[in-house]
Order: sequence, then C-alpha cells, then structure tokens
Amino acid sequence: MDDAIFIARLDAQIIETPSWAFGNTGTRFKTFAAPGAARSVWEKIEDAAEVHRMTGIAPRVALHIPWDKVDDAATLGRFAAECGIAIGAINPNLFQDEDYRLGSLTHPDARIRDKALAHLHDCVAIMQQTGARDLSLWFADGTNYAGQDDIRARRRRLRAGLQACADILPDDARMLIEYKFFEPAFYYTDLADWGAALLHAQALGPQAQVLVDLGHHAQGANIESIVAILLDEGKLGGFHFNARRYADDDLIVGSTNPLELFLIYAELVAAADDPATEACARGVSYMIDQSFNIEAKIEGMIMSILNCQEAYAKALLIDRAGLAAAQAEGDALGAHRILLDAFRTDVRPRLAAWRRGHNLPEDPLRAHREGDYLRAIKRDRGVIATGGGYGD
Ligand code: LRH
Ligand code: MN
Ligand code: MN
Repeated sequence: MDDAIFIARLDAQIIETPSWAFGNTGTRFKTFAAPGAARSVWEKIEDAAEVHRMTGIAPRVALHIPWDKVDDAATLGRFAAECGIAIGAINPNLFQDEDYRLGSLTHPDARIRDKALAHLHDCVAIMQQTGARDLSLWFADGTNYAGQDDIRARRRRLRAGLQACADILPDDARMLIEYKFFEPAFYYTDLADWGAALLHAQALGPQAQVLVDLGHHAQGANIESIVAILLDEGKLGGFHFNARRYADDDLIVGSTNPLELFLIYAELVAAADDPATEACARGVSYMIDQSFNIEAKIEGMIMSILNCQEAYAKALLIDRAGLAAAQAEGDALGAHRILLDAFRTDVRPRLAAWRRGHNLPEDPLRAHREGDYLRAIKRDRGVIATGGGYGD
C-alpha cells in the first residue's frame, strides 16, 4: 500500500477508551487497589486524556451511567474538551439495581420496565448535553431456569422498550445493541447472540445497529465472519474490544488472540474499500471494554490501543489484488498465505515513524511510565480502599 494512503488510514483510526477501566475494578474474588487509580469521573477523563496524549488515537472516552456520577453533563463535556478529548458512547446501566432481579426492559412488571426506560431517557439527555453520538446498550436480562418466564413474551417486551428508546433518540444519534451469550443469566439470555441483536436492529430502523464485544462469544466462535455479515447488512455499529481465553475475561486487546484481532480488522479494511459496505464500515465505533484487576490501568489501556493499531496496520498491508486473484483461482493456501504474510509483517518501525511524524512519543508505554503524569497521580491520589470480593 502506498505510504501516503497507509498514513491517512492510520490517521483516521480512532479508538474510544472506557471510563470504567481507569478506576479500581476486579473480579468477584478480589479488587486490588492500584496506586493512583481514578476516584471520580473527572479523574477518569484525565486518565483517558493521558492515553490520548501518548497514543494520538484515543480522543474519546465512553461513560457508564451511573457508575460515572454525572450531575452536570454539559460541564463534564467542557471539562473533557479542556483535557483534549471528547465524551464518547453513553452506556446506561440496567443491571445493578435491586429492581432488575428479573430483568429491565424484559421485566414482567410494567413498573420496572418503565423505570428502565426512564433511565434510558436520562442517558439520552446526557448524550445531548455532551454531544455523544452513541447510546451503547447491554442488557443483563435473562432467566436462570427453564420455565422461569415466557421467552416470546420477554422478547416482545424487549422490542417494545427498544422501540420506545429509538423514539426518543436524537436524529443524528445511534443505538448500539450489544449481545452476550450468557452471564449473569445462565439458562436463557434475551440478547444472547448477533442474530437476536440484528433482528431487533433491523426492526428498529437505520439508527439501530449491533455492537460486537469480542468477549461475548462461545469458545471457537468465528467472530470475523460475524463482523463480515453485519457489515454486509449495514448493521455493524461498533466494537467492544478486549481479549478472552475462557469467558468474558476483559483482558488487554490482542493479548490472547492477535490473529483473530487481525482477521477482524482485515474484514473491516476490506469492507471500507467496497462501495456496498463502505458507509457502514466507516461509521463503526471502535471502543475498548476492559476492566483491569492486576494491571496498571493507564498502561494497560495504552497497550490495548497500540495492539489495535498494530493489527489495523497489518490489515492495511494485505495484498488485496493478490488475494482476489488467489480466491478466484480457488487457490486456498495461496490466499491463506497472503493473509499470513501481512499478519507476520513487523509494522512496529512504520508505526514508530507514524508517531514521529505526529510529534507523539515513539514508545508510548515508556513515555507514560517515565512521565510526569503517572508520578503526579500516584502522589496526589494515593491508594483507595477496595472491596474484597465474595463475602463483602
Ligand atoms: C457486559 C459488558 C457491557 C457492560 C460492560 C461493563 O459484560 O461487556 O458492555 O456495559 O461489560
Ligand atoms: Mn461490552
Ligand atoms: Mn463484557
């Protein structure tokens, strides 16, 4: 690929960080306190801005409401701008309230469904005041036992709630419907897979699209093919990037599955060059969804961002003409080798050059580790007490 195009494509790649990665989080067994971890939404925004200063490609931070206490959204939006970033997707939390024991929008009781809808209303208001474009929807709704509830009735309640949400969405906004194959429900999940999410998104119209969280699939699922299908339907709205080995592990992106990450980017790059899918591909929101336990938070996030950029850069280098020719000839291994050639290319020198060209630190991880920001937050924020986990 021509160097100028390669650089222009890298310039256009923007990845959003999640506010919830910067505070102390853990597993249900233990939350370890990290020195300097963010204590408020303001500090989370400052940390996200540090990730952007180091990498140059993370200019937005997603919020999770009410994990992030947002009393004055407009002021928060201005604060983010002063820090050099913008507010990204707004994630309503419809899973941590006593009332949601049997579901939120799917709950058998209309009063609880209305409560969930009222929260969606509040989140849309935050979008309007912060200029956020995406409402990112994940529902923990499901059942634990066969017969616990009527599956079709739940599905209809969910559709009605999603439709009510679509009705209040600003014209230029999108609702991204995320799926997850299990957890916290263990028998039936109302949005368990991309098919369930896609059917709702298709019924709701152009503002509704599907969000793919890499950690939300069964072992061995071919995520890149799901990505290709959603792109082809014009319904891929965004990603929650992370890595998994077992379930929803939320590990550093590309740490367990670099080939898979590359193949996902390969689909995105191909779709962006195809007039039939270009618009959808270029509208995709790239977001990270991680919650660290033992890792240093900002450092871990920088690593995730860099791993995404590396996978993307490799995907840009795929010999598309050669691949198309090999595919047309039915040369299975020839085509496969073309993909692997790109995957095996060491793009680090080119990415270092790209950073030099943008006055960014050539080694963002090192610059952060040795920089003033980390020293200052460790000194000023200290270590805050965390929950133990089970039994607390
Ligand atoms: C659920 C999920 C969803 C939540 C986030 C914290 O597992 O992926 O996106 O909002 O984690
Ligand atoms: Mn997610
Ligand atoms: Mn998840």
